[in-house]
Amino acid sequence: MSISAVVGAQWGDEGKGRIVDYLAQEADVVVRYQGGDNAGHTVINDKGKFALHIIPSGIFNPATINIVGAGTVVNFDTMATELAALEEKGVDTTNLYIDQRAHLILPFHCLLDGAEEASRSSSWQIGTTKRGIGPCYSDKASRKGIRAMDIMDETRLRTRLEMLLPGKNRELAYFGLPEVTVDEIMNLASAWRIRFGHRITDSVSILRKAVKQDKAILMEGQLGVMRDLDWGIYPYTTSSNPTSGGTCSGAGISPRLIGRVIGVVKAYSTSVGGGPFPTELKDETGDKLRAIGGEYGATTGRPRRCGWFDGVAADYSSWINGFTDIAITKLDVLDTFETLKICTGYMVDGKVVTELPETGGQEKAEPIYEELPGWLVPTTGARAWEDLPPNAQAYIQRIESLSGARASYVSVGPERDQIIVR
Ligand code: 2SA
Ligand code: MG
Repeated sequence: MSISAVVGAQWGDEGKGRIVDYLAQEADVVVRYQGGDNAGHTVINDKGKFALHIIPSGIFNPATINIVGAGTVVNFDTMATELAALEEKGVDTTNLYIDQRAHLILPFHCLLDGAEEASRSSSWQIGTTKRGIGPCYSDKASRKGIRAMDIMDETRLRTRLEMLLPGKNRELAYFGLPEVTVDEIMNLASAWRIRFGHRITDSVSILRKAVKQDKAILMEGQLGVMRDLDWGIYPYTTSSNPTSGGTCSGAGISPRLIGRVIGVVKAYSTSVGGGPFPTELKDETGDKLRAIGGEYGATTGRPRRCGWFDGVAADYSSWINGFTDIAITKLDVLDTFETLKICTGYMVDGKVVTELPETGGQEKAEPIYEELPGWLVPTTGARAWEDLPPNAQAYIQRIESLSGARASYVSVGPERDQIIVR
């Protein structure tokens, strides 16, 4: 089967963009199936360094068709900025399409996202990116949303806006924010129609054809299982399903067609935003991981919370996603650590647990660690398993056993070729 799903195995920022960029060299189609421009997929290749937010990481291969799928939420203004940055560096963006069913993030969604977040007491803050993700998916779920196809038909769009905006204006007024008019959005939409109309399409026919011709198709998830709306640390989640199941609903493909589920696993843990994070290190070791790993939000620039590898979370992630393989990233960040710790269980209410508890349980969890010796030599030049020091091999094998899948890829640096393929 020719479809591979590349999904985040932790809290997001595992390096999915880096892995998709690598795999897309051989891919015919790449689909982003959920989320919006909250994502920050860092890609470094011969064209330069990029932080992709909504555009699929297959964009660097001119032969790859890139689809922003039906399950996504799209802000055409930020997409325009992202496209311009790519085109400026000589990237051919001809093959980018947006499914007609994708929902549109409108300016007031971003305002409401910020206002709702500000209205939450500090311990309940989600730490959203304020990109309008939650408010846009809320409109989708309550069947009031505006879809990409709506901007192609002015009469339909006006009617849909007349249905949507009165309620939105009540919400905006509640937060003391300026009201929005139908004409404002109509004007915005006509600019978007000119800029993006030719890219709005029905992705079903593209994918059907690709599957029939046995093309190589990659599904690119954003964030990770811990931010999944259903399976993550609710309410500190995003508003969509980054897990492998989300691929089917978001891209419109059958589960029977997915041959590989590649879980992208960072060699340690990071989380950006609120919610429990049991292995967090609020000390010098955490600061060292952040400094060496460059752990700052690729969308907001916020410092990411850093901690040791969490095997309880990895085991849960493997179950929820069904990993056939894992891709371990940022192994090289650990090169200078004398001792490494891996969490293999939690202490919750005086009991040892090895199955991930729900959000409340995670808030109380105290990690139980196993210590492994570091390797204290650079791994950045390793290109084969044999090039890795034995302690690094042992560390990877421990991650594999906790994640229940083989590491088919081990990344030892941000450049495209800094990868071991097994
Ligand atoms: P949202 O904006 O409604 O989706 O936020 C909800 C939660 O999801 C988290 N979230 C993220 N976690 C990791 N990476 C993300 N992308 C950027 C990056 C984040 C950034 O790649 O670094 O730049 O800050 C991302 N986007 C959303 C978020 O922190 C909330 O907890
Ligand atoms: Mg990211």
